[in-house]
Amino acid sequence: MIWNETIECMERDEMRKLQTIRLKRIIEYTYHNTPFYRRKMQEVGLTPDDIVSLDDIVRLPFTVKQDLRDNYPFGLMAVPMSEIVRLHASSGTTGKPIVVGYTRKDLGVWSEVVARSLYAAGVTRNDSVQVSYGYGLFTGGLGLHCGVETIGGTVIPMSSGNTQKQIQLMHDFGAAALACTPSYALYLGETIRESGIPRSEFKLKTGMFGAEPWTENMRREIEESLGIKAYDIYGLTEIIGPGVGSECACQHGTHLWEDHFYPEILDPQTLQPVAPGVTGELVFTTLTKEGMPMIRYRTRDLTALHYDKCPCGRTAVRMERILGRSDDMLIIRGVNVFPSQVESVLLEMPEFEPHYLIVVDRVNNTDTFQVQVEVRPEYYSDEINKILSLRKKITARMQSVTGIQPDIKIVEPRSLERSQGKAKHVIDNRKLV
Ligand code: DLL
Repeated sequence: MIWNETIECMERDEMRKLQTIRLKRIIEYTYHNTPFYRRKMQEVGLTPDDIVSLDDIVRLPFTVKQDLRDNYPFGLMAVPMSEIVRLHASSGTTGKPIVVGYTRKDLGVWSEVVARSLYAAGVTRNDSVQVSYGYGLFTGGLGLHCGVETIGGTVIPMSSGNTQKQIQLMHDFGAAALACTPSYALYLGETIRESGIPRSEFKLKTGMFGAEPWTENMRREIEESLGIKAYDIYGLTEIIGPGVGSECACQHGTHLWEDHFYPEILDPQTLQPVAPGVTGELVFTTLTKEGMPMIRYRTRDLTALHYDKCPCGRTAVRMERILGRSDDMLIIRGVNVFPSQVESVLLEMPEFEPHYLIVVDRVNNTDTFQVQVEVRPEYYSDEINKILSLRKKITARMQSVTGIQPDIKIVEPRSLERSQGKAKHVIDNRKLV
């Protein structure tokens, strides 16, 4: 099933022509509407007239997460705020989130690409879709929501959490599709099994899982435990949210919706383009976004692209699974967490040393997030109440900065290993196999 056949199956030459027209237009647009991009182009001596073909894209400067932080909250908007109809946000590398704004047209594009993604996973207007991604500043919930409405399906806007109710309503409402993180899908599968409700009483047939890395083994487990086909859906806040790309029935790569998001793969060291099929860092240029266009945004996701036609009929480029990241971002219960966020909390609290160890694991298909911190000797106490109140204070602060509740383990002064060279701040025991 193909939502937009003209685009999704467009011959490569035609697609490149369309991308070229749109690239030239977006460079002209950002040059005139975003002082940040104009300044960056001027710094390297470029004007929009210098960009005549797709290959010229490599002459343009990159945009990185720090640029969004430096321009917090609205400095990268290319339109007056009166044109922005929605804001979303995701974790920055320290306290402040990164913020993105959408015009009404941007929301239309987003709904269209999510509609393509849902269709590729076999969801139709006759289906109800349980959206169990978080609703709110996170793009997962509302992103999937609008896509379902666009194809005319029935949205069940559950948001995340409250697992017993999720299962009850999935059963009672006869949800045909589920959208959530792959680890939550595993947890739901397990809880259904324990609930004793026969699986035959569920109508679930398909699911769209993403927002965190997962593997072929996890796919098999999800498919088996929920009795469905499990599809990968990819995206990031800075580019639009979920629906930058999605898998089709062939399940051998994520089709990127490249008429809106132009992808490049670069060697993470040299930042030079690599050949198709070679792994490197994924970089996107938004070709149609009005509110907050991104020019050569470095995603830090490592993957490879394949340009041969897919047996499903789509010509849209296929992306391999995300193999890892070229920075230290962790995704814990679907939330992006940077070690630097933990560090920033410690630096602002005089009671603690700036030494820490993050231990991440997966227990019963749910990520655990422990942060070991050291109390300064002058604040250390044998009184349990004093330590408990310190723990409460740092837990609250850490939760507000990272977006998820850490399990804080206060350790004695000078008990965390001091680094001899590069500090090791993270132990990730999750085995994604
Ligand atoms: O996670 C958007 C999203 C919501 C995608 C729901 C899919 C479904 P961010 O919070 O900005 O946005 O996180 C983006 O998550 O750069 C990847 O590192 C990772 N990621 C997203 N989808 C996948 C996936 C949303 N399918 C970051 N596989 C990205 C692996 C993924 N990693």
